[in-house]
Amino acid sequence: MTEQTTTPSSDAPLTVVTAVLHRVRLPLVHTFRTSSHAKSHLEHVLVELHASDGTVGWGEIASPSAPYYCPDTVGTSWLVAEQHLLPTLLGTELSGPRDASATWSRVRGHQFAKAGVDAAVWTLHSARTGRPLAELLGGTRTEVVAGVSLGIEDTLDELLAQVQHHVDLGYPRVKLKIAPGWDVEPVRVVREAFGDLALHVDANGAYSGSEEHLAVLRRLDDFGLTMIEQPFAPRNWLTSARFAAEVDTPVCLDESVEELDDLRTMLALRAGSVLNIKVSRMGGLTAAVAAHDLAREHGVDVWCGGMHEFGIGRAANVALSSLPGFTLPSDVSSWDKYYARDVVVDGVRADRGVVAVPTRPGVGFEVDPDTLAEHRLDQLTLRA
Ligand code: OSB
Ligand code: MG
Repeated sequence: MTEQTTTPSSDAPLTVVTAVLHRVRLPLVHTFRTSSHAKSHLEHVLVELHASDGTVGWGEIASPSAPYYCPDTVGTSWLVAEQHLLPTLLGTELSGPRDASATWSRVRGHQFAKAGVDAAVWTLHSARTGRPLAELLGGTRTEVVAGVSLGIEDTLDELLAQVQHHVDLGYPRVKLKIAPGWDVEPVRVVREAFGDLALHVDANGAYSGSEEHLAVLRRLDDFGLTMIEQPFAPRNWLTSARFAAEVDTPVCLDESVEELDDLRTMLALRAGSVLNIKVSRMGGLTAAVAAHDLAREHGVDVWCGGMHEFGIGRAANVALSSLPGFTLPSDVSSWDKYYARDVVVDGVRADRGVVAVPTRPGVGFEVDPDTLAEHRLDQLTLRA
C-alpha cells in the first residue's frame, strides 16, 4: 500500500457499543515514598472500548489506591466508570472525541475515572482515523524532554545514589519529593553534589501556612530550584498566593488544579506561576488540552505530570506533552523506571532524557494480552 487514504468511516460519527474494565496490579521495581505514604505496587483500571465498526480504543484510570493524593481511589473510579460514565457513553453517537465528556457533564469530580474513559475515546478515534494521537491533540513536537520524579528515601546516601543513577541515564531534570523533616537537608546535599542540575521539589501539599513551615520553605529559595510544586494543601489558595509573591523560586500547582476554573483561580490570585498538567487530575485529554491552551494564553509554563502510569496512560502523557506549551520537562520517564513488566509491549522509553512521540495510531503501542491475563484482578464487560 503506497497510497495514503483515510477510510470513509473515519470522520463518521463514533458510537461506543462495548466497554471492558480491567483492574490490573503491577509491582513497582523501586518503592516510592511521598509526603503521604509509600507504595510498592499499583492497581490501575484499563478501559477498553469497542466502536460499532469494530475499532478498539484503550485508556487508563491511574487512580491511587488510597485517597491521599486526591479523593479518587481505584474503588471509587471503578464504581463511577461502571455506574455513571459508561452507561451514558455507550450507544451515544459522538461526532468526535471531544463529545465524550459531554455525555457525563452532570457528574461532578471523579476526574481519574473520566480521564481513563476520555483517553480511551481519543485512542479509539485515533485508531479509526489512522492519525496519531499527538497530531489529533494539536501536538507540534516529534520528541519531548523527560525528567524523573524521585521519592523520599531512608537515607541521604540512598537519595544521592538514586539521583546519580538517573543523571547517568541522561535525564536532564530531577524532581525530589519533600515533606516536613525531609526538605532542606536532602535539597542541600543533592545541590552540593549536582551543582548545575535542573532540580525541583514536590511537597504534595504537606506544608501549612504556619510560621514554622513557611520558614522552612523560604530556605529552599537559596538552592536555585526550577520550582516548588504544590507546597500547600490543594484548597489553600491564599497561602500559596502569599508565598509565591514572597519567594523567587516559581511555585507550581498540581493537586490544586482539577478543573479549568481552578486554573482561572490560580491565574487571578497568582497562586502559582507554573502548572503541572496531569491528564488524570484534569479529567482527560480534552480538559488537559483546554488547560494547556488557557495557560499558554496567560504565558504560564506547563509540563506534563504523571501518576506512575502503566504503558497506556504513559503513551497518552507523551502525546499530550507534544503540544507547544509544554515547555518544561515532563514526568514521562522510561517505563522500566517503574515496572519490570508493562501492559504494552516495548513502551515509552527516554533516551538521554528524550522521548520520541509515538506515530502509530491508537495508543501508539501494542497492548500485551499476556500481562493483562497474568496481572488482572478483575474484569467487567458493559454493553450498549
Ligand atoms: O505529585 O506528581 C505527583 C506520583 C504519584 C502521585 C503524585 C505524584 C507522583 C509523581 C510521579 O511525582 C510522577 C511519575 O509518574 O513519574
Ligand atoms: Mg505533584
